[in-house]
Amino acid sequence: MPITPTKKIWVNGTLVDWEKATTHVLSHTLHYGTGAFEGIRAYKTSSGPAVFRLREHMVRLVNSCKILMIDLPYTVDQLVEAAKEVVRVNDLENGCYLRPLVYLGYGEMGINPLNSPVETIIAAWPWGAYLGDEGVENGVKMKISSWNRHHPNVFPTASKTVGAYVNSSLAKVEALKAGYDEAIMLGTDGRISECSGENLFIVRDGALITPPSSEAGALAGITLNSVVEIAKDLGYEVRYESLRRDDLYICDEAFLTGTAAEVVPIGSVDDRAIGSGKPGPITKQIQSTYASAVRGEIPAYEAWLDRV
Ligand code: PPE
Repeated sequence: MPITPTKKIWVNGTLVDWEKATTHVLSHTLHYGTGAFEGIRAYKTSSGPAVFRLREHMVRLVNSCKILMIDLPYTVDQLVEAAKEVVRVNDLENGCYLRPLVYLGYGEMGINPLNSPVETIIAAWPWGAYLGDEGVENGVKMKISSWNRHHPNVFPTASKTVGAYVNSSLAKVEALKAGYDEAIMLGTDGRISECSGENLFIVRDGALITPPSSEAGALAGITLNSVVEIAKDLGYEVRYESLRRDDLYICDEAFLTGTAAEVVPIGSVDDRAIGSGKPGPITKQIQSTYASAVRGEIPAYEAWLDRV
């Protein structure tokens, strides 16, 4: 998806002009992929822009770095403040997507990452519907990927690692080239893991079911966690259970969750319509409640918002 440039990017503690925020071609992460990132959204609310679950995203970034043994020189509090500053200086009062990235810069070559300089950036820009407006409205076409999700002893799946996304890219391209919108990835044990950039829920007999993230080798999604809270508050049963591909084929409803994607109904999986093929009532209710919560329209979820 194209990016609309904004004015400033936060680079190692200072605000740098968008076009000047560049890096050397021999930066370590470009060659070996050791780095970590986050995706965060800010929304327009009636009392100014607010970042959704900002602290939780920055905690995950710090944890990703810990797993990768990257010595991040900022605290969660400092990263939270920096993110809010980026929204403010770029006049993003209508909301935006924020991309914090910690990468290893120029200094050394060779696989050992420990002696390379740690570089931290936070960029932000306005970003529309990640899987398209049509998908948000009518559901997306999913394909089970021929690419498996990482085994936890191949990539630490709790870390949002730069290099690990090659796996997501392979699955995404395969799905797009075959005429689908997005890929569902199975773990090496054949169970459902997650999508190239989202987690997944099914609805069966009125209950919501999602794979347990650590067992499924999926990212512990913050949107997933928000949806679990919302669904429980709406009175639905929510269960963390392993799923197989045939559980998807015969479920009543299914949807994806992610910061960029938000809540998106699944219309079909491997050309089998989910339910009627149209977004189901529980999916629609969760989708619209989430959309209101992130915009500060539901007082019960106010604690999830960080006013800029
Ligand atoms: N799984 C993966 C693999 C993933 O990348 C994401 C977020 C999620 C699940 C959902 O996590 P959360 O955002 O905490 O609910 N994917 C980010 C990157 C998308 C991109 O194209 O870049 C995102 O949604 O920001």
